[in-house]
Amino acid sequence: MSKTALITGATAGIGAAAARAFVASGWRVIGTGRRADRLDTLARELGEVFHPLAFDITDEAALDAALAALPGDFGEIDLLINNAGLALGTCPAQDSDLAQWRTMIATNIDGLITITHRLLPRLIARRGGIINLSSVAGTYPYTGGNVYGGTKAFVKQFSLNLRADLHGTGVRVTSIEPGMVETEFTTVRTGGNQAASDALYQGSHPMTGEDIAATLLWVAELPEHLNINRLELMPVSQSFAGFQVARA
Ligand code: 8X3
Repeated sequence: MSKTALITGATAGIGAAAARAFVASGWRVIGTGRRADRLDTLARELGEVFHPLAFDITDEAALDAALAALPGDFGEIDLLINNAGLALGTCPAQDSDLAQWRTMIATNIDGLITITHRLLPRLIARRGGIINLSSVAGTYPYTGGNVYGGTKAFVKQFSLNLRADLHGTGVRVTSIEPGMVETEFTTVRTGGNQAASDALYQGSHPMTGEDIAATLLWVAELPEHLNINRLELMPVSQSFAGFQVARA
């Protein structure tokens, strides 16, 4: 009997690649996102095992209405993949736009906790799983990471705390923490600056949405007695830099 995964942010990048990978492996997939046209295109590609569910994850009423309207088998959710999230801006905190900070918190934290809270009863009933997309930015500080990194640190710690609370329920929880993945992530972060995005990825052989999708599927299909708590991934070309020292 096939299982059902709900993947947030399925309109592009890691989310769309995950929808394809899970369907190819025999899962039913509910793909959510704001851009209905993108979800409909994915639905045409993937067929009736993919259910497009267009809503803005920062709109709690829309989220509730969408979940309430899920048809038949699609209501029996075994796995929640909290992939929706974004980074806005690369400026240091003192030059950042407060509205951008609030948008990141609304999506990466408020949206994520809301859909998680709503689906927990179903996930517990089905001894399901939750996979949250955190980031290396939630562990390693870098200039311009400020609130984005803060939201991803929240996602990581929330995941670990969920594991503690769900102890004994059989529900698995994993925090996936990727580094550089070439998706729309950087054009969104730079306000549509394709040249800046291309310059970042150029020659670096970054990870792809498909790389992360394969990891998500691997985590989801592990034997049920195994839980990956946290998994950090980087392209070989990315590693760590040292501390900075300001001199008088
Ligand atoms: C973002 C990862 O390495 O591009 O989540 O900052 S990185």
